[in-house]
Amino acid sequence: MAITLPELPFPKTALAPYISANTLDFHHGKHHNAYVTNLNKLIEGTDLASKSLEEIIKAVAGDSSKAGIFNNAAQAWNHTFYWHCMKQNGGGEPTGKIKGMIESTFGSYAKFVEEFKNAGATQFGSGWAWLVLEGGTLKITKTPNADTPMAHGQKALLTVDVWEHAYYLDFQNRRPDYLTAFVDHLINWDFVNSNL
Ligand code: MN3
Repeated sequence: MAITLPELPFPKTALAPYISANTLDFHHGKHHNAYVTNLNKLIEGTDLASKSLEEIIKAVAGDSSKAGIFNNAAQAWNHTFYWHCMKQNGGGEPTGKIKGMIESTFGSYAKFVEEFKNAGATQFGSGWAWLVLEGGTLKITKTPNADTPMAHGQKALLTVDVWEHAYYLDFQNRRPDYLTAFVDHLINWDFVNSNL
């Protein structure tokens, strides 16, 4: 049972002009695909080959001798999760249950936006910014490289990829502008609510 590259949950042009079809061609078709291909090579013939992506991540998290497997498995999972965090005409004020949770935890949607964008902007080098549930409490976090909330006992609700490959073709070095576009125009709050 090999791990497969899932299709994008939207047409390749759906997120333009914020994230172009060209970015998605590279990001999904090359980067995400490479993590899946590399992972399958690494687990072929091992007892991990019959496990799900989540089981693989949890099995090797913290084991430095299996860092290559962890990095490729976590990146495969993170990217699929990230695609679902976005939709055409998304972003702006949250809806549903998460709206009240964000307001009671951060004080206001504006304060949440400030903290979430700050997490993404201050992640040095490659990584991810997240909204997670930890012990029932909402938290904004950031992780370097491939690291992922499930390796830390947290439940991911929302993420934004801040590796340069996520935004360089559309925003060059302007990561803060990419983060603003993500928050204002792309977040799929229905997906965030579905993770609660
Ligand atoms: Mn990426």
